[in-house]
Amino acid sequence: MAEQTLVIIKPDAVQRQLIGRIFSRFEDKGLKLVAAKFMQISEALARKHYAVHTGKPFFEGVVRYLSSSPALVVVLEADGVIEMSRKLMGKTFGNEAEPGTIRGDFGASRGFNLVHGSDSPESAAYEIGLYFCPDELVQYDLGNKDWLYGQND
Ligand code: IDP
Ligand code: MG
Repeated sequence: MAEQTLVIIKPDAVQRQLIGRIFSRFEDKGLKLVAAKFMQISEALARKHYAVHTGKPFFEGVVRYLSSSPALVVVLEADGVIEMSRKLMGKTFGNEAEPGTIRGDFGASRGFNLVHGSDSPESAAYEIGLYFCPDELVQYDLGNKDWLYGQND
């Protein structure tokens, strides 16, 4: 199976009605959607999601932010999807992220940053397990996969 990652279109993006424009960046790239859930993330779940940051000065704030309003949680799949997704997102905050990236194009905040993406295979496995049961990950082929991911060797 190809690599998977957890991407969240966070509360600020939902409230700003940017879901379609942000998700289209991942679709345009050719990353395959395998699961999606529009949900209110609870404070308890946000704490688990950001457990690795427990005790950092921004921990309580980011827990409040992630659970402040609904979010769209998705799983994307492709070889190298973790790094590709994070490159599409850009640096952590929009005030520093490069134009052309999601955070660089849609935000100037130093606190809200529109999207989350897993940063390693281990964190992807942990995060996917927080939001989805295994049978919620839909297995199918993209009809144009040979054109999307073609190799000429
Ligand atoms: P990432 O989302 O680019 O991987 P991380 O360092 O993993 O960034 O931080 C997780 C989340 O915590 C960020 O997306 C952001 O929402 C929040 N965060 C990180 N650093 C700060 C900070 O210095 N102030 C406020 N929030 C922060
Ligand atoms: Mg992170």
